[in-house]
Parts: sequence; C-alpha cells; structure tokens
Amino acid sequence: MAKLDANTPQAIQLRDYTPPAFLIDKVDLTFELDETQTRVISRLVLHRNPAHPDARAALCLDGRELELESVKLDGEVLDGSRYALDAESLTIAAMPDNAILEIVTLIHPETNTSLNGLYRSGANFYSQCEAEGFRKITYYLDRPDVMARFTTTVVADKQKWPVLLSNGNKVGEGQLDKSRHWVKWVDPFKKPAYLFALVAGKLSKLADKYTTGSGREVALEIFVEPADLDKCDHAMESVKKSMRWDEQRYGLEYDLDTYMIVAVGDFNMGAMENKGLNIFNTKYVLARPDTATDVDFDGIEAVIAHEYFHNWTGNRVTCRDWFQLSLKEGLTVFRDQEFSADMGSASVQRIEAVRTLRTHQFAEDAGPMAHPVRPESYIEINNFYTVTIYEKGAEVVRMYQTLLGREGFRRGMDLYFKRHDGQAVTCDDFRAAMADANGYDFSQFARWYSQAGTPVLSVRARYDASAQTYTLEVAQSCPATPGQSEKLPFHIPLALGLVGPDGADLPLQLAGENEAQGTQRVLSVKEASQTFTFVNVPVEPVPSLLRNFSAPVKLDFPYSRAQLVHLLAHDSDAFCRWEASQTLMLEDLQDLIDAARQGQPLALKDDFVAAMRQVLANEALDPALVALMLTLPAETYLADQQAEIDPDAIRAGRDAMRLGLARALRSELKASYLRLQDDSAYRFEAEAVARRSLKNVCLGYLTELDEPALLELAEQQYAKANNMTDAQAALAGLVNWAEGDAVLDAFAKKWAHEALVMDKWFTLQALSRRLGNVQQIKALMQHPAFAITNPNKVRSLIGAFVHNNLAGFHAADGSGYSFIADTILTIDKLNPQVAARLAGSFNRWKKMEAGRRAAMQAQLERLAAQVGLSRDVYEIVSKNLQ
Ligand code: B3K
Ligand code: ZN
Repeated sequence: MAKLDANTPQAIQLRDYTPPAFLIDKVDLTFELDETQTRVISRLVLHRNPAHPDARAALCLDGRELELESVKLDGEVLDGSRYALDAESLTIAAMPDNAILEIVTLIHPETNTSLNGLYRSGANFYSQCEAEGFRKITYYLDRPDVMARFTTTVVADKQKWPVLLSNGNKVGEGQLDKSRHWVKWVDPFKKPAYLFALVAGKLSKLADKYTTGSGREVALEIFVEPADLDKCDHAMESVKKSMRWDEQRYGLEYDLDTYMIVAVGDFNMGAMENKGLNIFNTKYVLARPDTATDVDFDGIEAVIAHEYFHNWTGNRVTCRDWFQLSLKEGLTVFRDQEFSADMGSASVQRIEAVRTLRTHQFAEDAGPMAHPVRPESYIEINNFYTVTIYEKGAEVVRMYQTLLGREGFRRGMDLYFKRHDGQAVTCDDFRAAMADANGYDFSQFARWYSQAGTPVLSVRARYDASAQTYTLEVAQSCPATPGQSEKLPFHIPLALGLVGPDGADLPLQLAGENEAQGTQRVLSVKEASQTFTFVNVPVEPVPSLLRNFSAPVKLDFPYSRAQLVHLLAHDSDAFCRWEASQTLMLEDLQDLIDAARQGQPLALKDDFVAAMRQVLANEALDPALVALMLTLPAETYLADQQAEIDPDAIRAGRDAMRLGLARALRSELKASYLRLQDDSAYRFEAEAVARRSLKNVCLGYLTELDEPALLELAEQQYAKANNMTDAQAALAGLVNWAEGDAVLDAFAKKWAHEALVMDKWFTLQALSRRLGNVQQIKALMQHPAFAITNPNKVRSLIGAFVHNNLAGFHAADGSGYSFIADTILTIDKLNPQVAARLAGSFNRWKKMEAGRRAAMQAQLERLAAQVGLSRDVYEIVSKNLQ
C-alpha cells in the first residue's frame, strides 16, 4: 500500500467546516477564447464575512492548473511579494474588509482531457464546474456556500464560434473587430461557482416556448451539433412536461426568461444543472425511434426532469458544503422519480428504482466504499457522486413522504423554500423544515443521514385463532461498515397489509384502537425490537410487508413457498407482488448456484415453473409487470448474496434457470411473443412500451434455445424493426450465437456515424456470453468508433464489461484484473474521474473465492504503488486495501 507522506492525499472532514473568510457579492468574467489559449479576466467584489471566527483572516482563493498573468487589488497591481501562490491556491494575507480584486489567468481548454473546468470537444468549448471545476478556470472561493451574482462576457472568432452561451439572460452582443464578436450574459440570481457554465461553438438550435402558470413566457432552446437537430423533439417535450409538473405538484415555476440545454458527446456524467444553461451528455438528449430505445426515451425524460427540478432543489436552495450533496441530489432524484411515476406506470417505475437500489446501492453499502447519505469525510468529492448519495438519498426523502403523507410532505417543502430560498444549507435544515411544518419528531430519523449500511428488518408473525389476534415481532439491526462498528436503531416506516385467504386485504385494527382503520398501514418502527398486535383478525392472513418498498432495508420474513405464491397471485400492492416472484426466483437460483458449485444436476422446481407459467398467462396483468417478474436478478446481485463469490457457479446457475424456463415455457413464450407483435409506427407511450418490454423478454428466453427457427424469429425482428428497442433486443438474443456475427457487422456498418448507437454495439458485445472476454474487449478498443478519451465509449465497452459481466471480467486466469489495472493507469492520466469509476470494479475483491481474491489484491497493490496516481483513483484503491 502507498506510504503516508506529504504527497499522500489527505481527507477533508465534515467536522472541520468553517464559514468562508470572505463573501463575494459580484463576479464579472470576460473570456477571450482562442484555439491555443484562453484568457480569463475576473473582477470580484468581495467583503469580509462577519461569520468567520478570525476578523483578520487571509483571503485564500482556490486555483489549479492556471497561469496567473496579473492580480490587482482595488486598482493597484500586486507584485509577487503581496500574494502567495502554490499548486492549489492564491493567498493574499493583507486584505481590507471590502475589496475589488481583478485577476487575469490563462488556461488551456484545448489540452484539458479531464472534461472538468473549461474543455474542448470537437471544435467547440464546454464547461463542467461541479464540484470543483471552476478553480480550473480562475482563482476563486470555489465552495458552494459562497454565492455571488455573475456577469459573463465571451469574446471569440465569429466564424469558428458563432454561438456563445453562459448563465442567465443575454443582455448584449456585438462585433469587436473584423473577426471577433462578443456576447454578454447576466444571471440575476446569486449562485455558487459550481453552477457556472460557458459554451461556445457551431451549434444548431431547436426553439420552443412555454408559458408558466402565472403567465410568463419562457424561451426554450436546445443546442446540438447540426447533424443531431432531428433528435431533439422528445427532449423538448420532456422539458415542457417537467415544467408543468413542478408547478402542479410543488407550485414551483421557472424563474429566468430563457431555459437552455446544450448536448455534448464528451461528458463525464449524465448532465449538469448549471443555472439557466444545463449541459447534457448527448445520451440524455438525442433520441429518434430508430436510434434510441424505450429505455433511452425514458432516461431522457427522467434526466431532463432531474436537471430542471434542480433549479429549485439545488440552485435556488443549494448545499452549504459537499458533505450535504444528498440535500440536493437525493431530493431531486426523489422528485424525478415521482415525476416519472406520474408520466407512466407508477408501480413499474417503483420496481425499477428498487432494483437499481438493490443491485448497486446495497452493494456499495456492503463494500469498502460504504458511506452514509451525509458522509463524514472524503478524499476526492467526485468519488461521492454515488448511488448512496443519489438513490439511497432519494429513499430517505421518500420516507418523509411515507410518514407524513403527500400533503404533509408538501407543507415541509413549502417551509423549506420559504426559509431557505437564496441560501446554502444542510440536510439538517431540510429535516427541520419537514418536522416544523408538521409538528413531527424527526430526531431519530437523523440516523439515516449519519449511519451507513443497509438495515435488516426481521419480522416474525404469530396468529392466535382463539383470540383472533395477529402479532408481528419486528427486530432491526445494521451491519458494521468502515469506521462504524456499532449502529443505533433507525426510524423505519413499515408499510403493510394483511392478505386474507381469498386474496383480499383484511381491515387493520391495532390493539388499543376502537375500530379498524383501512387495509394498509404505515407502522413506525423505532426500537431494536418491537411488537405490533392486530385484533379482530378472523382468519390467518399472509402478511404483505414493506409495501411499495417503504424503507431501504433488507426484509427477513420466513415466507413459505405457498405464501409467496399466494402473494404473487393476489397482493394488491404491485411491488409486493413482484417481490414475491423475486423471492421465489432467488431461492431457486441459490439452489441452482449451489448445485453448480457441487457439480450436481441443475433442475428447476415444478411449483416455481407453474407460478411463472401463470404469470405469463395472466393477460389482465400489466405486460410491463409481467416482464419484470420474468426478469432474473443481475449476476452481480446474485454475487452479493453469496458468502464467497464463485462467478462460474453464478453464471451456470443463472443460465440454467433461463434455459430451464425457456424449455418449460417454450410454447407460452412463443404465443405471447406472437400476440404482442405491433406493426404500427413507434410511439413512446406507457402501453406500447409495456408490450414491447414483455415481447422482448419472451424473445430473450426463446433465443436461449439453440433452435434455428427461434433464432430466425430474432433475425426477422431485426430485419423488420422500425425502432431501436426491437432491433437491439433482437441483436441481444443473437450475439450469444455465431448467427449474431453477420447482424453485428450490418449494425456497425449502418450506424458507424451515430456515436450513441455505436455505444450500444459495444455494450452488446461486452455483455455477451460468447464475446464478453478480455481478448475481445481489447480488440474492440482498436475499433475506429472507440476512443479512450470519450467517457461514453469507456463506459459502454469497458465499464459494461467490468461492472456487468461478472463471469467475463472475473475469468479464472485473472486476465480481467491485469487488463483493468492497465486501463485504469492509462485513463488516470487523461481523466481521473472516469478512471476512478473503473477502479470501483475491485470493490468486491474481499468476497471472491481465494484464487481470484489473491489476483485482485495483487493488482490493487500494483495500483497503490504507482507514483502520481490521481486522488480519485488513490481514494478507491486505498480504501479497498484498508
Ligand atoms: N449535479 C450533477 C453531477 C455533477 C457531478 C460532478 N462530478 C448532475 C446531477 O446530479 O444532476
Ligand atoms: Zn442531480
């Protein structure tokens, strides 16, 4: 492991938070853009912060990779003796209480491969400042609790960069000399530097309008490369739906005259909520039926909504410090989930969110990077844009709503905005608003923010036929996580119903209540163990627990198979119905995995096959729900259920279940597949999406069977598909067979010039049983469509392989590990954020069987010994080795 020396990156601690020594009222920026260098002139109006403990503190501005040209304090040029400069800061010791500081720096966006700060993509300029990218543009107090009013003037060659954009409203433009023009932007809202944005280039625009509830007209503009202008309609519709929804649900209106979205192909994440000028990965803007799948259309709608919703939850009210990241991210994910639930099927949306949480966040919470929703320390903040901050954070916000009801939650939101508009605040401030608006005690609830790990909720039931009582004994515990060995009880909302023998919910009356109150209740579980007794229960029910997944916990209840089959058939809660199918499936999968490990024959159980047959035959069910019930958990999720991971046994067990179901249900699958055919034009509507999803799940099973006639079904579907959903699904079934090669070639020829479609082509191969191996991945990295500098390409090929192809990545010869370590080292030099995400592929190493564990450890130690590792990769590697 790396030695601790002066160069070892140090952790930042929440407990060290101090208010800034200075506050900035106004920022005037001028950018002179050019091919070989960009000059940034910054004029700051600042004053001493009375809240800072030291009234004579120095001004210490953040800055990295900047060339300083000059500093002027109140009009006077400072010579080098008046300030101190190092690799990360510019410090002025002798500062008046009020000052105007003018700083000129030179930067080099053209060589900036980190895609953080100002950078070039193609011939255009784009920026990304969250979390700490603004310090790569100019010296500044680059922290979210410093909120200032920004004015930005951009000067550039008019031919090369005709479109010049920044935050806020455009207030002027003109010609500077023969070749150069300028545009000036004013953002009337104060904001932290992480929300600053600048875009310059040759871009085409899709324009539209939106009238807010109060009658103000907002110009909507989406900027893309000219070739992509025909793929923006869905994004534009999504913007309008989001605006309408936020007005109706939360009474929140947009606040500037223009709302702009820019799409760029080189981008580190999904999108960024810069004030008035959102910058998006092309993946979350561009869609045409023939280039994008239903999943893509859905993702675009959700991410557009997410970034738009940030305008209030993130921008108008922002975070005091980066430990509070979930204040804006958890809340905004919750808001986009609720929006998506209203746009399509709420239960399908909920099940998908739970699946993501379990597959990715539960894994994170059980590994070396486990951290609370409000972390206590970090080395590199970019490593903390995690499923815990986002998805578990959203579950925490959802629990307020589950406990308070929708109206109570809205009262809390209203108070939050009333108190904190224009401020940088903490998760505790949000919790206080929820509590105060409702007179509700959320003090114990605070532990959801401070304790990491996934709680286990154990429930045991007792029916007393003579007393007609049904008693639930509920106990909770939470495993140790790094730095937290002991956990205190959480405040857990447990939503439940009791399902009678006829399948109907029974009325619920708790002991001590005069009469029954509804058929579904939310119990507040607060103790380590607690008992709830229902009275007047005439028959023994089957408990339907954790309805709609009311808390991010693991439920432990000793259901019999017959009880699960009963819930699967009758539960009025769609989530619990799906959950029953998953529990049955998981039990049998585990048996298959164990059998595979012991070299025993792999056979499915009859009652399980019968239950799946009934699900498939039930035409009254939403086809999307049927599709979800027939979908197996991911290999990685299965891995996380094992005491020790044997990737080959998991692959063998999971494949056996797919093949077994395909064989047993061959005729039903084929009949459903044929019944769900739809030759009409593509529409992105819940019903059509649901039918396609079930149809393609059926095709997936059918192509497990190595029968020419069934593979032909997939070939025909590919040939006549009028949309990418069907084309991709057909190809996914074919890539596991030699028949797939011709189709893969045809696909690559057809889509060579559509970057996002080629990403799908890479992923299909990375996940294929037949092609997903190191040798093939290395060969694909030489393909002309691949680029190691492009995050989408790295994610779709290498990321898909190491994160989602368990058996391929963990090949017994260790080739996956040396390959990924080499790749991390190469990419770390270019883009540390992307490299660190790949390093996460080591997070399961301690749970692997001995041979792989040793091979992974060797590669981790090799990485740790490297000189000049970024702090991003260093943090992941060192925490893995702890
Ligand atoms: N707030 C951005 C994420 C920034 C990531 C910085 N490494 C996107 C979002 O959550 O909306
Ligand atoms: Zn966000």
